[in-house]
Amino acid sequence: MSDELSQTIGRVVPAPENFLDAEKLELARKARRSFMGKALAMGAGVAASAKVVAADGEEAILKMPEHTTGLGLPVVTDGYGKPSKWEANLQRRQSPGLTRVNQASVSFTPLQGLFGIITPSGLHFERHHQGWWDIDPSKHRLMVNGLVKRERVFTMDDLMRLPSVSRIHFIECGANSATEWGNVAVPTVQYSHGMVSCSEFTGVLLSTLLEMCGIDKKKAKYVLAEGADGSSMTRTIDIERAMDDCIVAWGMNGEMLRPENGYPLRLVVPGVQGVSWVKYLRRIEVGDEKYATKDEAVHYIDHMPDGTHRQYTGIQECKSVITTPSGGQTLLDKGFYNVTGLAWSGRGSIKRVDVSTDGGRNWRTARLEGPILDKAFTRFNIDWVWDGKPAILQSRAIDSTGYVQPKINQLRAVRGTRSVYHQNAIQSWLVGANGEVSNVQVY
Ligand SMILES: Nc1nc2c(c(=O)[nH]1)N[C@H]1C(S)=C(S)[C@@H](COP(=O)(O)O)O[C@H]1N2
Ligand SMILES: [Mo]
Repeated sequence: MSDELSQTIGRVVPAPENFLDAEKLELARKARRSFMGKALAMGAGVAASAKVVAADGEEAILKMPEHTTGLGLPVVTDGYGKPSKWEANLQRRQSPGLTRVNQASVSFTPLQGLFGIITPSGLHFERHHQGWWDIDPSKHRLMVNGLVKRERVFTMDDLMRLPSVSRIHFIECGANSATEWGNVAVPTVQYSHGMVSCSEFTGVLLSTLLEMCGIDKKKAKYVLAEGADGSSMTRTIDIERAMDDCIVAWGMNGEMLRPENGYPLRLVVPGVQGVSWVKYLRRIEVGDEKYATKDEAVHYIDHMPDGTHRQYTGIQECKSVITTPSGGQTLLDKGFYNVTGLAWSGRGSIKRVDVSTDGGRNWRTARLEGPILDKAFTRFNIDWVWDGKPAILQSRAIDSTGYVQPKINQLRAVRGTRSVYHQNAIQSWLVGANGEVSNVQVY
């Protein structure tokens, strides 16, 4: 590897700005072609790579730029720092026309541009059914009622005095990757997989609150969580899960939740589809077995091939995706690349990730980067030397239960193509001979 490394390090060009805009896409392709032309012209010197470095070095190393000789800026005055202006292309993006109005829309996390396992809060995906609010925390209340001895209303101050936990978990919308059920539909990993994010959440365990209120352990079978926005999101969670690792959270990545993610309070239901993570949480009602089918406790349905419906399938099964190289990016030269991606499972931790560069014929085991946590992103990396020929990149995750992420045709055989939710199949990226990476489906 070190030999390959010293020879040539391939460069990855990011996807252009708005990848769903066909006109811009063509422009970006043209721009990249001319860029590649230049790169190739320079490539004459790649064999004698020392020459390239010297040519580059004159500008970037030998001539001292202003920032080396001049005075820099004073401390940031607006109090809250922002990313570098050079990173302006890294943004959440909406898919035009996905929903009728922006108040009931989705913005996707740019997974292709992130490192490690934490999603920066400003890039956490958004899913709103009725728009978002910036609720005054001093007026916000949480009620716990139903099958408890002491029904109670908590202020934010009350809650934040309680013993808290901080835990890293992924949240994935049940509809993530839904576009790919039938065929290839979207060009980039941001749109195919960007309805998942991973953060450190801080709050009080739901079990602590329920114990405080004197939950009726004999009768209680479900809790119903309700949000304070217009969508009146209510979702039931079975009592075992509620008493296990659910968090009534106010913190995200070391600060208060962002308004678009539920400020000042949201439910964290590790491993379970995003819809159960009720934002603007204002009520927890403890109920008996009848709550499983309560009208307002809407559950998503999976349409099975035999015409039946599958319900109460809230767990996000083991899944992974290569984030670089991924759709829309371009490899400028042959040579060494670090193939990297994310794996996660709603049932536990990631045990192994295999990577194929030949469409699933051969697999190699990737390096898992720590920490490897339950119901959280795990970052994987693997060395790859691209020989310049078309290649199909895939990743396959295996979780602590032994579950192996399925191929898309295996998943279709069981689930058909009429489902929206819970598409966790292996993703394939085609690296073309020209270095352009695109979304494909192979079996
Ligand atoms: N109150 C409320 N909670 C909500 C929603 C909502 O619209 N309102 N959307 C749900 C859905 S479908 C998902 S996928 C997640 C998205 O959380 P995020 O916007 O923080 O990414 O929140 C869930 N909780
Ligand atoms: Mo969702």
